Amino acid sequence: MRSLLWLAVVGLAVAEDGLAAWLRYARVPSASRHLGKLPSAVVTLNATKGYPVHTAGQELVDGIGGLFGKKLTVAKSKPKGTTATVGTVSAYVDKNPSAAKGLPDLVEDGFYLKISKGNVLILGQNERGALYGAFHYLSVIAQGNVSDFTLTSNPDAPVRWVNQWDNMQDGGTHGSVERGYGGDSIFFWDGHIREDLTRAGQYARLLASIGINAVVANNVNANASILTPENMDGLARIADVFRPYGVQLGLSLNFAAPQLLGGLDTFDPLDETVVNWWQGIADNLYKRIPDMAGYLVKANSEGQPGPMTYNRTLADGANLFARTLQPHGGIIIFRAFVYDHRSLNQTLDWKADRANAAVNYFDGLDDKFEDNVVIQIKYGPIDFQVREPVSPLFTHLRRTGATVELQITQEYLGQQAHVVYLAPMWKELLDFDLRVDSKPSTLKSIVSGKRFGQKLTGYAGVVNVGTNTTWLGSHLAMSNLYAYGKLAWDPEQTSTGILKEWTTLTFGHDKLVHDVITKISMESWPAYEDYSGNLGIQTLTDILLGHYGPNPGSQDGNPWGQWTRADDDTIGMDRTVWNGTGFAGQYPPEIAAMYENIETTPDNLLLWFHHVPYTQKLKSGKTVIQHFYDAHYKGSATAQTFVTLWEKLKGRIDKERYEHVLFRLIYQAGHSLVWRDSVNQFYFNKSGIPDELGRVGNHKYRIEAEEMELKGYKSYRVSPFEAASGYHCVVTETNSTVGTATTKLKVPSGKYDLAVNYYDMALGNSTWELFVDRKLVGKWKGDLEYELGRAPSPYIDGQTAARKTFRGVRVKKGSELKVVGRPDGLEPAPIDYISVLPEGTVD
Ligand code: GCV
Repeated sequence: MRSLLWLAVVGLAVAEDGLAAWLRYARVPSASRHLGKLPSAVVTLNATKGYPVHTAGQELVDGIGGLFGKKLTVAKSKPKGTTATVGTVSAYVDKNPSAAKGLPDLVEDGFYLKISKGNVLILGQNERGALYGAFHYLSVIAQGNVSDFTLTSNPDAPVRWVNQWDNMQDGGTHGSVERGYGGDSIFFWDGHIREDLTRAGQYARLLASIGINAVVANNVNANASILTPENMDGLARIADVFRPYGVQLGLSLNFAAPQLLGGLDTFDPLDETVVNWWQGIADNLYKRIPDMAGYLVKANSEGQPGPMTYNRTLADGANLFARTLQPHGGIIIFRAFVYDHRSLNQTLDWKADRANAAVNYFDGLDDKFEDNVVIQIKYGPIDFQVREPVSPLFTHLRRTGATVELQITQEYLGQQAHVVYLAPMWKELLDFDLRVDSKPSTLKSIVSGKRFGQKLTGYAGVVNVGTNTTWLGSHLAMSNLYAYGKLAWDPEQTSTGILKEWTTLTFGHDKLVHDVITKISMESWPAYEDYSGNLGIQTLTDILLGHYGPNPGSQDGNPWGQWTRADDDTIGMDRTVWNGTGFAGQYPPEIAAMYENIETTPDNLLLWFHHVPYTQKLKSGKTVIQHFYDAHYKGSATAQTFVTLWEKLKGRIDKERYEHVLFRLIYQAGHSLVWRDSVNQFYFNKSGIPDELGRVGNHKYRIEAEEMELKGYKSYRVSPFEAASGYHCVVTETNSTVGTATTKLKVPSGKYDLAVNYYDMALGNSTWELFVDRKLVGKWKGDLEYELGRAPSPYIDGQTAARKTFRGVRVKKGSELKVVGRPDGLEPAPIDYISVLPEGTVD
């Protein structure tokens, strides 16, 4: 059995399909040089199979075996030679009472490491801490640092949770995993808990290695049926595969479950029958899972039921659960994401503002919550946008602890089809000083509990991994999960430092690999912000559909409240106190004053706080509109460089991951141009103000498909108009007949890059062929819905717009260029335009 496990570890490293993520334990360079500085045996103190200290022993054996090819033995007591001793502080002190004095103070989950001449001592404050220590030691040596050191490491905050938004069933809210782009749920299928929970166990292992201590497995838009006795048994099986890694299970609840599942005629939190029903649920869950972490509840938000249905407060709702959990030691995390998406009206009320909701709803409740209640607050007041100010609610809760909710799944940030390294954004948020009572009050000091002294505080990360072997659907996106865990443990770590560690563990030690991944990653968030939404206007995506492609017009005119208030002359939300929604006034005075005044509001949040003319001058001296145009050109130009940078790594990393990443970067480069042109076209059309550099609306290399000679294709007006160059594309005349679009090229003879912009809808797999003078240049299929996990769309729009480029194609003046489109299913092989680009030009 051991040798099978051994092969499994080595096998994972060889397959490089992403499953092993940063725990590949791939051989370090010059491994044999270090053998003498490594332990020869592992001693686990008081280890019980299925618990973290035992796991730590296994990981040390597998890790040192994989990294250095050194086979360790596991011993119960001290053998001869160098040893790695791992256990809890108390188990160690029991055996060596005299050692107690020399040991540092550890908080819950903390660990102590002492490495000296091949002897390794790993002690945890608890079993979980011991496992964290073992993972830390393995990470250090995997990075090639096999030298003596001593380290005491304590987490910055006790709550370091992951929220999965997994539905019980495929076809639930947004498929199997809501806003998940890495395949189906690893936990649930067909209304039940999966029989095979292997992936759930592997997930717990990854999470433990970055210090995550609990996972809420089901969607916050919760299905009450998770609480049937059969499903509770299934949940206990999930807890069983988590337990060896010290990861506790948490559960999202549906507030109306007493009625939906329990058959009561009410779910009023103050009704005695309701209270008793929930107590029964808690007792039944804890009978099966004595170490369950607790609950997560989304109430009175986006159609979810909650206490306000009965005119009760959010505190009444949270306390209902808190009291039922108290006998079992569980905690309840209650989300602050409470708002009314039905009646906000932007036309009737200038002061209406979704951003105001959280503070308004929680106002006056700070001292009303039970001690085991934590309030989970999204980093910004709206919803995971590319840039938001820190939510002011963090400054209003001084007695009740808060967690900051970050989103690893890139819902509004490219859905893992665009690379966006998020640590720099999170760092900016965590370092932001909210100046409560005019004293230093960084967000990180609030969520560590240091600023206000609460005990239960920390981090929640929405991490929608799925059955895809890459977990998130993209190898590079995994740096976000790694960074989340690392920052939740220690927010002082740097974005580049974390990235360096992750890159070594994931891709090895090659300097060029590091340089390329660092450059791409560190430029990725600024680039995405540049081409998706500038100056605090939010990610200008389609907010009514998949939250993916560009659709600035969708932000306004609906009650979702993600408004831009753009008209022909002006744009931005006036959130000032003197003239606007009053949101700025929710911050402590120093910050409120900064945002109230247009002069002191940073440019990157200007349109979040102020409604201004497009001609408003920024601090940079540019106008708002020219900034929009320039930023969209700049960001999309940066995205093109990601492809050429990555191509330098050919042969330097395994083919499997090289190709996987390359495919996505090429796609991103094309889609960034879709973003650029859609957003620029939209605001040019609205404002009528031309681009000073004459780029917007002028595409000299472009041949519009609707202007080509069409046979079997017809012109189609796209909606929203800006999602097509010239507002039109072509579609086949029927769903079963072929279309051709032909033109004679007027360019001088030479080599060109030919780029075809087309639409890949999730309705079929059309085929396109590109010919020059009847010679096939290339052929492709409209199957991105299988290749990319991003939200599928049945429409011809900014979500489905894509580009296929053929580089270095020889053409003559007068050559015939032809595209043949074969529709499939309901997808009519749509084409927007073809660019004939002198080599190296992008447009
Ligand atoms: C789980 C946004 C997302 C929803 C999500 C919600 C939430 O609105 O689009 O998919 O629902 O946030 O955080 O509850």
